[in-house]
Amino acid sequence: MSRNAESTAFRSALEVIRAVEPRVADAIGAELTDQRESLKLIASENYASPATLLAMGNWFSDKYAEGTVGRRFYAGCQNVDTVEALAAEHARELFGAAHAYVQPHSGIDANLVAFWAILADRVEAPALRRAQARHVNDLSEADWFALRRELGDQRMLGMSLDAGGHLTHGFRPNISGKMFDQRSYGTDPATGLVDYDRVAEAAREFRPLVLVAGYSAYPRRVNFRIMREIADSVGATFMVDMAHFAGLVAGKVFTGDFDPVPHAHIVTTTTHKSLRGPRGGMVLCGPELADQVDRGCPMVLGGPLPHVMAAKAVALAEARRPDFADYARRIVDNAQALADGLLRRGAKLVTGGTDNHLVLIDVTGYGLTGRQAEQALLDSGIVTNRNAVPQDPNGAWYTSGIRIGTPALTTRGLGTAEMDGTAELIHTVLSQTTAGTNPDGTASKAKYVLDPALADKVSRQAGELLTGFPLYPDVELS
Ligand code: DSN
Repeated sequence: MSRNAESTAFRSALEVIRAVEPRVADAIGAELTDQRESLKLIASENYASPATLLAMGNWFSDKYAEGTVGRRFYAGCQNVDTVEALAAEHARELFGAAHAYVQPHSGIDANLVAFWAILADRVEAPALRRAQARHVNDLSEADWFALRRELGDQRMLGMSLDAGGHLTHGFRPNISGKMFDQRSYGTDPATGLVDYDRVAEAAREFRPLVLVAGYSAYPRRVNFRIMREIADSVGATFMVDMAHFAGLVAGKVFTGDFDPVPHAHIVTTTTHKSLRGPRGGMVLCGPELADQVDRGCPMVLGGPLPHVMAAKAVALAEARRPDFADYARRIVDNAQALADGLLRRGAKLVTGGTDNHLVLIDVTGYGLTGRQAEQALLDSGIVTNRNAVPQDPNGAWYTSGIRIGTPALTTRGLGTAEMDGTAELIHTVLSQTTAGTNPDGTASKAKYVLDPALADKVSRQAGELLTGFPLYPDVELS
C-alpha cells in the first residue's frame, strides 16, 4: 500500500467531514495526534490497521440486516451477506472453530448472546420438550411462568473480579449478575495463580449451570483442558471469554491446553484488543449451540452493524497472515521484558511476572493507591489504568494496582529494549510519587505529590522512546 493512498484516503475523508462539522474533523485529527504522542499501555487497547479503519466508514452503515446470512428479515442484504460470511469464515479458519457468529457489537453483547444460548439450550429447550411445545408462544400461561422462573434461577461460577475476572461474568452491578446466581473462584493467596483444586471444589459445592473462564487482569495462562474437566464433572457448560488474549490464540502463542477453542463449549471475544480489529464482539462454538447463538439478534442484540462486520472480515484476514503470529509472540516477549525490568527495579508484581500480554503492578509497594499511581503516570505521559489486585484493600474505585499491557506498543514496533526503558520510566514516576493528605491530615487515596519538573522530564523521555516507531507512518494529514 503506497503512502499516498492511505494519506489521500484519510485526508479526503476529513475534508468531507470538515465541510459539514469542522469540530468533528478537528477532534478526529486531534485523536490521531494524541495517540501518536502517548505511551499507550492500556492492556485492552490497540491500533487497528488503516484497512480495518477504512472498512468501517461506508454505505454498509445504512443497512439493516436482522437475521443471518441468506436468511434475513430485510430485503437487499446480499452485500451484507458477503461480508458477514467472509468474517465468519476467517474466524472459523483462524481459530479452528465449527461455528462463528460475528454480529455482537461488543464483548458484553457477545457474552449476553452466549449466556442466552446456554439458557436456551439447557433450560428452555427441555421445558419445551416437556410441554410438547415447539415454540415459547405455544406454552400455557402456567408453563411460561414456570419457565421464566427457571431461567432466572440458574447458577454461574466465574473468576472473582479482584483476581482478574470480568464484570460480565455474573457480578451484581452487571446484567449477568441479575440473571444468574453467581459464585466466584479466586486465586491462591500465596502465588496469585488459579488453584484448580479449589475451582473443582467450588464447582462441586455450587453445581453451576455455567462455568466461566477468562479474565481482564490476570497475567498468566489458564489451563482450559483442566477447566473443561471440572465443568464436565458437574455437568456445567464451559464458556471462555478470551477477549483479552484472543490475539495470542490467533497467533498460536496459546496452544494445546491453553487454547480455549478445542476445550470450551462456547467462546466469546472482543475483536479490538490483542486481536487488533474494529471495536466489536464475536462468539465461537460447536454445532450443538450454533442455532441458539445465531438467534443473538434480535434476542439481545440490536440490528447488526454491517460496516463493523466488514472491518472484522478485514482484520481477521490480517490475523490469518503469517506475520500476525510473529506479532503475537512479540506481545508476550515485550510483556515479559517489561515485567523483568520492573522486578529488577524492585516493583511488586501480582503473580511475580506474566505469561501473556499484561502485567499487574501492586503499587502498595510504592505506598500508593492505583488511582494515585494512574494519575501520576498520566501526568508523565504514560497511559495506563488502575485495577484491583487480589484481596484489594482499597476496593474497586481506588484500587491497589496498575494494569499495563503491550499489544498497542508492540503494534508500533517497540521491542524488549524499549520495554526496559518503559519499566525505568514507570519505576521512576512511582518511586518519586508520594501519597497526599486530606485537609484533616488523614491519608488521601486520591491526592498525590509529584514534582512537575520530573513529570515533564519523563514525558519527554516517553516521547523519545516512541521516536523511532511512528504510528500510522503512511498517514500524513497535512
Ligand atoms: N474494558 C475492557 C478492559 O479494559 O479490560 C474489558 O471490558
